[in-house]
Amino acid sequence: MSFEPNEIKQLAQRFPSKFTFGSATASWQIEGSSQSRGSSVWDDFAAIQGNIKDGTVADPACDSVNRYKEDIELLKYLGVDTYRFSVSWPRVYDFKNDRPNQAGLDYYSNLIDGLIEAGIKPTLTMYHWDLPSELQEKGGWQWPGITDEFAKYAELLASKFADRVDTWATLNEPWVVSFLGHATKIHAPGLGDPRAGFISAYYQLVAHGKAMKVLRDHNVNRAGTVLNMTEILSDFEECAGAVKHVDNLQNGMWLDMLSGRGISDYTKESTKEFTDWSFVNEEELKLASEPIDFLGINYYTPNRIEPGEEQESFIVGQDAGVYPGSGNVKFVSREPKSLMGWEVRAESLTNTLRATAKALPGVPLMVTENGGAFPDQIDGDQVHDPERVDYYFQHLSACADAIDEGIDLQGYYCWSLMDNIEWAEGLEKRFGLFYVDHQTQKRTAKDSAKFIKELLANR
Ligand code: IFM
Repeated sequence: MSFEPNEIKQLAQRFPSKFTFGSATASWQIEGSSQSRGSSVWDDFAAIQGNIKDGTVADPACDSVNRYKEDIELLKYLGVDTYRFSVSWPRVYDFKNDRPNQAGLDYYSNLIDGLIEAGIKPTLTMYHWDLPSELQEKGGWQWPGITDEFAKYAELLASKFADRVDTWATLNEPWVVSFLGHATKIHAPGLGDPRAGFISAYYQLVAHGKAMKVLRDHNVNRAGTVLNMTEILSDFEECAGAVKHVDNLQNGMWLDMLSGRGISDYTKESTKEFTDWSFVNEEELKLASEPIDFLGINYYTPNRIEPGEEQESFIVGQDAGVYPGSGNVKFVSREPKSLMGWEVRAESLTNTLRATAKALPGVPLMVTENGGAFPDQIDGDQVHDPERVDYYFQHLSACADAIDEGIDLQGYYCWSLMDNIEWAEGLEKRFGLFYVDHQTQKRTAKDSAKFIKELLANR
């Protein structure tokens, strides 16, 4: 580790007293108990051999539906202020019988009550990728009717939880849904159609806007949405055009829609080989810019571009294919890297926060996910993960740097509370603060959990 114990205290004290610390998870990655809910696109995707590396399916995941009380104890151990979880849409609504699923609603209601009782504020993400299969059959995020379905879903959740949830996030990382799930076949629903990527981007943000209106009608405490954003780097002048294009697909295009700038001429021009954007309706597009109380940023790694052909080795989210139209460039990542192959570079987090604050003035920011898959060394009842500890130290310092610059950063969530299903990568890539034995479901605090606990205790 590259820091001294007293530096933990110094770091803790760089954050204002109102700054909220939390940890995050997502329904399909941790819940299990798929029999007590409807099917989602991720169940359908996982059922096809080869889609998920190690053949992992939704069950048992971390069995959190049955172990949520134990998971609240993990949060209490850390001393976090808030827990970001996502609701599984097919768990709370039974699309086969067209009615709410009371048992599913009760599960989240109990989780929320348990958190509040533990003094932990619930942060609820409405949609972290597990779209009900019945909605996918209608066209999913390419079907115009999806936006009203999402508004109905917001109404269902808000009517039950508006008074108890502290922070609402409508979407998680729509870029991933569009470009890993629609433009390519890396994630569910696995379409491999770049045009579908752009259509789904648009309808996700319109759905977000409609949901925001519903949440406002229910006077929720705080609501916004979550994008995965990063800095695009290149040492090569000839890559300037590709850097601009990738930056736009990753960051700019979404911020334009959220801020009311709509679909820019640059976006239209640079994507014209895939779409003419004729599905856009200006009235509807305005909904995407419903005012938000915060923007969540999920940050892990920068993207680095060089001239040349993509190589064989596959790194999730880091290849020209997931940025349609980026031309003859390859994505490279430098050491140090996480087990995902993602370059570790904390200053890119500060730079991303700065760039976002500039593009979306007046909107408070939160880092709604940050963390990494690193080797865990099991030693009796201890789990040593020095690289993850170091990652957290560096990235929290990068957040403090942003605050020092005057950027309105209000919170930070570690990804993830516990090892879980890393989507198409299966169970092998572990991001948790708590190690999960996938045979017994035993959770063990890693050194990174102890680090976060100590940091929070020193505030
Ligand atoms: O595990 C994912 C999470 O579901 C969304 N953000 C990125 C994480 C790591 O890949």
